[in-house]
Amino acid sequence: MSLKDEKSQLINLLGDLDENGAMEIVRRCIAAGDPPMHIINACDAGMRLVGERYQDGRYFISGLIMAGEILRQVMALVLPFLKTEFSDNSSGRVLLGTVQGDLHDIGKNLVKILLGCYGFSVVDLGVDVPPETFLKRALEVKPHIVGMSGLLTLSHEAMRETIALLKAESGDSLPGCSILIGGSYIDDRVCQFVGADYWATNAVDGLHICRRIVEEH
Ligand code: B12
Repeated sequence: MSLKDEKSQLINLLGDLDENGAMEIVRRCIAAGDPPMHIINACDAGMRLVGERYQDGRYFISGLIMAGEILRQVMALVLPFLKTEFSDNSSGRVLLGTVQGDLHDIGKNLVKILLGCYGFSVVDLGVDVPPETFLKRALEVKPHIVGMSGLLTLSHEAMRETIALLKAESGDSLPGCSILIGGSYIDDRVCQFVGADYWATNAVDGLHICRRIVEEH
């Protein structure tokens, strides 16, 4: 079977919440030396399918939980290979968290892993992070980049409040600190609405943006 067939099979198996089938394909892809990011991208697409099926009523919340669990297992398999694939010495400090009211962390964790693989030091604040915590930790960590994750449409308001607080209260304490937002339902319009500097809808784009920010710093 060609690599392309395996990818589309993986997308569909994840969409169908077929844990055993999905894990089997992932193992095959790894054994064939398939780049981990290709596997992760296919998983991303599979999760989108799950989201669509939840939205049109074919899946319930249990489907979302199941999908999250399958992805966690896939990541555990893929992670060691990601680490050996990427390693260089670029560095920068990133403060990362999922904004208040939002509990999604799979994508954020992926961003954290990828940035770590590229030599960034990442402080992860976890999920449902209040604006005040972002501010307090930003003043301590003095990051080059504050990365905010949000998968819910509701999260945009939390991002806006957090960024407003960071800008109002940090004074001159965070010179040159850029704000990067990421997640689904993020685009230029949302970026402007929340007052962020950059946006990304996948971890690889986020990594490229972070590298550019630090290079230009
Ligand atoms: C798994 C899942 C869950 C799991 C989360 C488990 C976990 N630990 O994260 C659980 C079951 C907890 C959950 C709960 C809910 N969920 Co949910 N969930 C999903 C699902 C199916 C997959 C998300 C995921 O992990 N994708 C895989 C990862 C790899 O992709 P990702 O998260 O998008 O991350 C990538 C990018 O966005 C980006 N990125 C993410 N963060 C950042 C940050 C930075 C800085 C950068 C640079 C990039 C970046 O890079 C990542 C990697 O490429 C999505 C559907 C979807 N496709 O998004 C719905 C979805 C996000 N959920 C949704 C909903 C409605 C809910 C609930 C409200 C359901 C309910 N009625 O309770 C609750 C909300 C709970 C809360 N307060 O947060 C909706 C949101 C709709 C909306 N417009 O707001 C979605 C879109 C499903 C849908 N289509 O309706 N969910």
